[in-house]
Amino acid sequence: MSAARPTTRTGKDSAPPKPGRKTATAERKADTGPPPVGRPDVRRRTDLLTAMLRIRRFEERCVELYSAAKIRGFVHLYIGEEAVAVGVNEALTPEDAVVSTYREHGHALARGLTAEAVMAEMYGKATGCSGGRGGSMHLFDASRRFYGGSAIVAGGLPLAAGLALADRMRGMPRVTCCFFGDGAFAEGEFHETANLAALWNLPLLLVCENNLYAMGTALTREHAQTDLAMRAASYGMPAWAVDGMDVDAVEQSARRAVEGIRAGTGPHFLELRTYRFRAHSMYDPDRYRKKAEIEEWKSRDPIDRLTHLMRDNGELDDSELTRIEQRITDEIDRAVDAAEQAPEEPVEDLLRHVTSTSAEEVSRP
Ligand SMILES: Cc1ncc(C[n+]2csc(CCOP(=O)(O)OP(=O)(O)O)c2C)c(N)n1
Repeated sequence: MSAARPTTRTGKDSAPPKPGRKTATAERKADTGPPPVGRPDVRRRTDLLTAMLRIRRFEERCVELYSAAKIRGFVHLYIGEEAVAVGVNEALTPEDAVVSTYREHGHALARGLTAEAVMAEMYGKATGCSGGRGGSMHLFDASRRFYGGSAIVAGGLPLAAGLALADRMRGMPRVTCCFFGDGAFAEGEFHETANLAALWNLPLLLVCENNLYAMGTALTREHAQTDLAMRAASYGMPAWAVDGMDVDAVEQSARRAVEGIRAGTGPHFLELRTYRFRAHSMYDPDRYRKKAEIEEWKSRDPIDRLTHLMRDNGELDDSELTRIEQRITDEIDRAVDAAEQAPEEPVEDLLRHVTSTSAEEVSRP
């Protein structure tokens, strides 16, 4: 396992404290070391493997359904990045909030949305988690505090800061976790959010999925300084770069960050170094990446990695793996069947949720 490493801190630590404001940076000092690297037990590793496989198989089925024109619109696959969603989610409780991106199937499934609700949403059916109105990019489930994906790059960041602020104002010991990409790091919304979150000591976990590309733009063409964790640390928050292909490392780092946040030390930033094995979206011919680069990253597949580790430790054999795969296949089969049978939203409901004269009406199920 490759452990996360601490980032270089900036000179802000040595700046005199501002009068009247909590000197969060001083308190945060203890939090800047690398997270402890612990070994989860066999059961835990099996759960992590199952969760990652579930996301992978779900999306592979989506590719088939997309080719069969059952699913339409934009679809952004998470294949290759599963360790990030699964590892981070392990550190969160159901009371915490999650804000996602348009590449969000993995976040939603890891968060506990059922394959049935997500698949129905992919089909645009009324039984989908967003009532069939959102599709792939706008999965949402307030009951699980999953505040959705968004087509707007970096659009989730201010929303996440708002959720974190609201929880803190209500005195609730919750964490808001926001996933976003390296492309979002280049947006003003990231920098405004990071600044305010640090200034206001918000209970916010910023999870940057650095997969080296923002659509067809390589990180090195977009960022003058590509050490994103170091840049995030300059806002005065603990920030670590982590191997995002290693689910153990992701989980341990996320746990350490969440512990720090719950202890009141303000926002934390994780840069998860990961890679998407597929194109940006179903429409992308993917001509900007070299095959050798893709293959190199595939050799670090987080699912293969954990499978091999467990096999080497004698924790997993063929029959157990077959059982896990079968359970997942059955679940996805049931989800597809249910989505096929599910009703469309009736035409007379077309204007529901579009305009309202009262908040009550909007929140009506
Ligand atoms: C504000 C905004 N600008 C541009 C776009 C077009 N766009 C869609 S995805 C994308 C790349 C974002 O990359 P990144 O944040 O790294 O996420 P990834 O797709 O790698 O997960 C861009 C520029 C958009 N959707 N929203």
